[in-house]
Amino acid sequence: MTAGGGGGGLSVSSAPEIDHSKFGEVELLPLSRIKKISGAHLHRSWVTVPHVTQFDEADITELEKFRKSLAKEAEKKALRLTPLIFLMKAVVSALREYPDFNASLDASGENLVMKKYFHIGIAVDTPNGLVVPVVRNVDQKGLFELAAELGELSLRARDGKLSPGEMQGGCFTISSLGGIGGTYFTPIVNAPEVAILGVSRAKMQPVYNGAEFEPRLMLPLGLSYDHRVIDGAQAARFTNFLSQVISDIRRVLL
Ligand code: CAO
Repeated sequence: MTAGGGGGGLSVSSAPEIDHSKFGEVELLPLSRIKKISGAHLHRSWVTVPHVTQFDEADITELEKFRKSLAKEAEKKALRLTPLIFLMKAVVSALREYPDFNASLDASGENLVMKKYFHIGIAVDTPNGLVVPVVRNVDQKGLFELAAELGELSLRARDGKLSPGEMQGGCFTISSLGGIGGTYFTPIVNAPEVAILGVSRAKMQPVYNGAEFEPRLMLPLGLSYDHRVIDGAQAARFTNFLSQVISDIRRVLL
């Protein structure tokens, strides 16, 4: 079996052609160029990568205090320090702790290519569809530097001005719908990466501390992974570790 997974031998009958205009008024709109390209890539990942999604949640009450304490400084630099910037650093800590998540299967499907660098792809919603620019060497950058880079990349992504090279070479992707809403979702692995983190909107929740319920800001996480490379236990350990780091962001320094 090949890893990159050409889907060899996979055969499904084609969907019947339906004339929707028989049922009411319709209009034909061509898919955008981005949707055609990303659609083919997503479809290939969906059918060739055996997906499982592990859910978890992280207590970001302290992180939010820290983030707010930096807000003025960020504003002076004309930067937006969103929770996503902190998550990028926390993900690097988890990738260091669990290097199998920072790997790809080679073409034979018999070896793992272990990456010694930390390039994180960020899913960006644009008017023409989804693109995933890659922020390089996240381990070597500070929060403000990451905020500046992500701000600049997502602006250019929305203007359709990213070069193909800026969307290549990622190790792990984060897809954040936290600015929009929803509880949990199951992202599709951005192959040849082996895992992707889906982040949803944080919500204040009553959390039992052993004596009483306390209001805590909880962040929902969904980690989809390639089950050929990652076992369920490893995935649960990864999200557990990640949520500990996010809950006490000082841990990225360890
Ligand atoms: N919980 C609560 N609030 C959150 C949050 C979360 N998890 N994540 C972001 N927010 C807040 C931000 O702090 C910001 O608030 P302020 O305006 O008060 O500062 C607001 O929501 C909007 O954030 P944002 O979405 O503009 O910024 P971001 O850094 O979180 O994300 C980007 C940047 C480019 C990733 C995002 O704009 C985007 O395109 N997201 C969509 C990605 C997507 O489509 N994924 C689906 C792919 S399918 O797999």
